[in-house]
Amino acid sequence: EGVKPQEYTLIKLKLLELPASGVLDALADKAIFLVAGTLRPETMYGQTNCWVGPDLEYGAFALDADASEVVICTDRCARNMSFQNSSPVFGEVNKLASLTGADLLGLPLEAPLASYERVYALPMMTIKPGKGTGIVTSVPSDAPDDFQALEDLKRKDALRAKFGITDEMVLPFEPVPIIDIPSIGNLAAPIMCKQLKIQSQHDRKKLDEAKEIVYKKGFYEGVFLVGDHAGSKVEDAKDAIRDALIADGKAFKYWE
Ligand code: A2H
Repeated sequence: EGVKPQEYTLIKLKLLELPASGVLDALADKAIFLVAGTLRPETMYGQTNCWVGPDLEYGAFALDADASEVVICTDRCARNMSFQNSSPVFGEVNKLASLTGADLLGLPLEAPLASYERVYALPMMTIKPGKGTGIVTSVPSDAPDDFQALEDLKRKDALRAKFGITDEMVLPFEPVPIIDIPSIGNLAAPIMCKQLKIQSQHDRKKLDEAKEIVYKKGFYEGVFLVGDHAGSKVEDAKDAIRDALIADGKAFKYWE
């Protein structure tokens, strides 16, 4: 853990269907969201899917007093949130259901700002349960980990089959050019992953290298190709995009 708390933006991806397992059937009349922790809320235009850890344990938690809005994240995250104005009662967690990542795989979601009308919950093996919400939204244009995990699913039929993921949930979803980085190009993560010959989502050392380059250059050199701030530098418009998401009720801040 760092010395200073890290500020995340939690993005609300709306669940459009209930899990087949029935674990959330009692919440059928609620608006249910997977919440994804991100440091790059300004990249949400490029979402192609949402990552969950197939074996991770999650809960469904009430965000407001009448439980009309429900969020899915780890217990640990919900406990932290309860001390951060994201709970009806300070320090109190209202858990409505327990589930695992497997219950969520293949479910359609509405992702704020995404160009794809619906995206799917897909498996990522490298999600850390002790960080953020335990759910990660996928922006393969600008996040090497996301690009490589999506490539793994696209290339490996057996991997899709193992998790009940159909071709339609994966194959049509191409990285979206949302940011131009003059010294790399406008699909920085795919370009760097190919340049470094990254083989899979488990290629940790090279992925960290790619991530470092894309992250730094994206922030200092990047220019938006899409959205309300097209033509602006990432550095200049980042906070405005995050603040608009929050003002629209599509995201909120979280610290840990
Ligand atoms: B970022 P830091 Cl476009 N396990 O969001 C693994 N990874 C996680 C996670 C978890 N439990 N929770 C969050 N993350 C990811 C967008 C993004 C991200 C882009 C580019 C880079 C990037 C879209 N995915 O992160 O260890 C989330 O992915 C590179 C730093 O707290 C989150 O931001 O520094 C980032 O890791 C948080 O990582």
